[in-house]
Parts: sequence; structure tokens; C-alpha cells
Amino acid sequence: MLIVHINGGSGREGLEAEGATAYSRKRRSLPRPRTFHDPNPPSSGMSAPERGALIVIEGLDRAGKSTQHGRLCQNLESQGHTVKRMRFPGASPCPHVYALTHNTEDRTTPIGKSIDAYLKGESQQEDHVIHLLFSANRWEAAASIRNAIAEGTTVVIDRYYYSGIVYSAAKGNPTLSLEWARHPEVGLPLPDLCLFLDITPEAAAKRGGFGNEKYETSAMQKRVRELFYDLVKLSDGRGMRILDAGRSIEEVEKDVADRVEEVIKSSRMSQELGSIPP
Ligand code: T5A
Repeated sequence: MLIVHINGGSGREGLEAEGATAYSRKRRSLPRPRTFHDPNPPSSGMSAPERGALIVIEGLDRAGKSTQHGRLCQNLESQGHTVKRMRFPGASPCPHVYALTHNTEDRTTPIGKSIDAYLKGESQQEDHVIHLLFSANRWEAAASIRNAIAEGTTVVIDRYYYSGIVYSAAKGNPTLSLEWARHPEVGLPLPDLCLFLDITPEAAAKRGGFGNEKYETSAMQKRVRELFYDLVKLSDGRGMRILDAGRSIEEVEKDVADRVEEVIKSSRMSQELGSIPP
């Protein structure tokens, strides 16, 4: 099993995740961005209708996910793409970035509120129960993701089921393995690309605000990072790219933009959005 490491815009990729390069091998020309108000929609002749892409940004706490999520969405919009911004868990605040954005998912569902209280230490939950709540929080949004994609909207999500699996499994509960944690996620919309912003727990801890929530301890973050790497070895690793998030915001932004462009140009966009396989 091989892993992708993307370095500083050099284009050099040390190793590759199994299947990950399939997206970039079969390219086609960049589809014309489509909006709901497009006066000249693509012809419905031979080619399949264009759909939006499903892009996920993942990583440890404080890896810079929200920063890159905001920048990516703005970049895509400036290129004419219609973008839906989402994040999971749906009820946690991200004021420094989200105050400036729009079209985020509703964070006031009862499930989202329960998760928020748990993460802030205001309530206790049994490990399996909180895991299933995180998953239910994604299932609440599954139909809206599929609908948006089908309408040609690109959906960009800050954390998704990858976090769901690894954070629960990282607790070390003997009856909550990576495999067990994955089951409730089967059938959710399958991302076209997952960008894992990789950073050491030590570097993440130096960034502002670390340590405020339940999982922000160095032992937990270390285990989470190991499990993210384990995920790459499963079928989930096929759409996953690992980016060095220890660099400047601008350097990471460039890599993110390049990887996303690759996927949007790829033949994958002419196929239906998939589902997370068993
Ligand atoms: N969780 C989540 C589960 O257990 N199960 C699940 O199913 C899901 C979905 C909350 C917790 O929930 C867990 C995982 C989490 O522990 P969250 O609200 O997304 O998840 O929490 P965080 O990951 O901690 O989100 P943050 O917003 O705090 O971190 P980000 O988004 O990774 O980082 P960001 O962009 O806010 O940046 C953090 C700081 O670093 C700076 C920023 O300016 C900011 O100050 N920064 C950089 N500094 C230097 N260089 C760079 N390249 C930088 N990029 C950002």
C-alpha cells in the first residue's frame, strides 16, 4: 500500500494511494462551470449531464481545515462554480472563518446540538452512542448533498466520515474498532476527493485555540493521525490525498486548488456520484 505525499507545489509526489491516480490519468477538458441561471446549459446529447463534485477536507484538530475550506470555496466561486459549503459535526461553531461565509449547513438540529454539548464537555455519551450520533448527523444531510451534486453544485465539506471513523476508533474502546465504526457510514455519498491536511500533533498544538475541546490532547491526536494513515490502506483511501499542512497557508491553498482542479477535470465527473461501499 502506498501513500500520497504532496510537497510544496513542486508537483513531486513521493508515493501514491492505491487507485488515487486513476482520477488524473483520464482527463478531459475543464467542464464549463454551471449555475442555476446559466442561459446556455450544456446540450443533453450524447454526453452525460455534468454534476457537481464532492470534495472533503480532513485532518487533525487545528490542521487548517476551516481556513482551506473557506479559501477553496471562494476560489471555486470566483471561477464560476456554484458551491455548497458544509461541515461536520453540524453544530460546532467556527466563528473566525464562517462569519465570513454563507450557505453553510444548518447547525441547529437536535443531533448537532447533542454533539456540540458532548465536545464541549457539557454532557457525557457512551462511546458507541456518540459515534452513531456523529453518523446520524451526516445521514441527516445525505439527501441534500446528493441533490446539490445532481444540480451541478460542487459540495465542499469540512470533515466527513473519515473523521467519524478515526476519532471514535482512536478512543481505544475494544468493541469500537475502525471496522465497526465504518458500518453506519456505508451508503453515504462517496467523496470524489478527500484532502487530508497532515500535520504533526506538536505543530497543530502551537496554533491558536488548541486544547479547548474533548479530543484536543496530544495522545488522542497522535492516535488519530495513525488511524488516518490506516484508512488510506482501506477502500476509503482511493479518493484520499495527503497534503503537508505544516507549510504556509498560501502553499497549502495552492496544492488544494491543484488537486481539486484535477478531479473536476477528470472523467469521474461524467460518472454518477458513488456511495460509500461496504
Ligand atoms: N469529530 C468530528 C468526531 O469525533 N467525529 C466526527 O464524525 C466528526 C465529523 C470537532 C471535533 O469533532 C470530532 C473531531 C474534532 O475533534 P471541528 O469543530 O472541526 O471538529 O474541530 P477542529 O478540527 O478543531 O476545527 P478547527 O476549526 O479548530 O481546526 P481547523 O479547521 O483544522 O483549523 P483552522 O483553519 O480553524 O486553523 C486553526 C488555526 O491555525 C491557523 C488559523 O489561522 C487558526 O488560527 N492556521 C495556520 N497557521 C499557520 N500555518 C497554516 N498553514 C495555518 N492554517 C491555519
